[in-house]
Amino acid sequence: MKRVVLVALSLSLLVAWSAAPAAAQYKPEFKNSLVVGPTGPWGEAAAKFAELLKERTQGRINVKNYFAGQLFAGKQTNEFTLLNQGVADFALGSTINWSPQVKELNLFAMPFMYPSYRALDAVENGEPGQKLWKLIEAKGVVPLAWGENGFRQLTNGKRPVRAPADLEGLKVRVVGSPIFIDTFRALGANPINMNWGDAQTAFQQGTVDGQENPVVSVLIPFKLWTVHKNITLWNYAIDPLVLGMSKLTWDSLTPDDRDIVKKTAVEVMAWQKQGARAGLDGAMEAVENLKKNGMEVVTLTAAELAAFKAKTRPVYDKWVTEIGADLVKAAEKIVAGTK
Ligand code: X2X
Repeated sequence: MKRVVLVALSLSLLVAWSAAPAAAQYKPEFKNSLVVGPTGPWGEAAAKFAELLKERTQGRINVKNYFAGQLFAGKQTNEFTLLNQGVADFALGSTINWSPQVKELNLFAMPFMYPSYRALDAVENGEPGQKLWKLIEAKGVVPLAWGENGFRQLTNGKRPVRAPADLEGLKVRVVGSPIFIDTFRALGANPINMNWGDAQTAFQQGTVDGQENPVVSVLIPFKLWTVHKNITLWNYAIDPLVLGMSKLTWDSLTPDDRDIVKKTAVEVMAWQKQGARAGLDGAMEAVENLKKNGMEVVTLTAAELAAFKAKTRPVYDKWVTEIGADLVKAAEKIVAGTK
């Protein structure tokens, strides 16, 4: 009798041991991919995440940040594929870069759709956001938390832009994601698809005239005033970040460690989002910073903004179908409710 119990006990122990992933077997390094460098809220969040995770797991999860696109060798629209293949364990990535694989993420690149952070937050936290997370997860990536690159603003080295006519023929660097090509063509510009790493050289050499990126997360850390004197604040697209994890890596963690990863991601990305928005309301210190560095800041009247919006309306309509009418309608309803 005693022997039977012992055998049963050791068998059940064996089963439990083989079913649960063993922390001792974790790889020595978990790779995290980023397009940008360590400076600014985007990069700083990655450093904080790595540090906190190491501390909270007593060194079991050791994240190494691969900044400036080191993991995807220049092609930023490959980041999602690296994640779902497990080449990257984590990525702190922009929805723009992931949208070639998850085309519904173009929801955030719809021209002039989001009038405020409040509208954006409501979409992210509401049903559309949940649907997007399910779509991401179905493609092998576990989304842990939303973050933010920010509202994208236009800079260029040629002239102030306050009307679509000012964009005529301007060579504007955009990410290799088709909605951006469509938008800038509709505005009369000459959009050029280029990776962010290559874009730096192109700005310096003047082979492109302009680009579009958020003030706090990108323009300031990359000192865009050294290449472009003009900025138009037009909030034409919003760019959330997602801190995501390869499903393969996620599955290899113990439930307790998954919990730590998730909680740490949520905490760090809330901090990151605040950082990305800092200085962009009230006294607008971030914009003052651009002026101090010699940039000429164009803000638009409602009528001027409406002219850009009207020109890009056909792009908006085309992408309703690409993204899915139900998803866009659900987001539109939420946006309208936050006004
Ligand atoms: O490449 C860009 O413009 C950037 C840094 O904003 C993204 O990764 C989408």
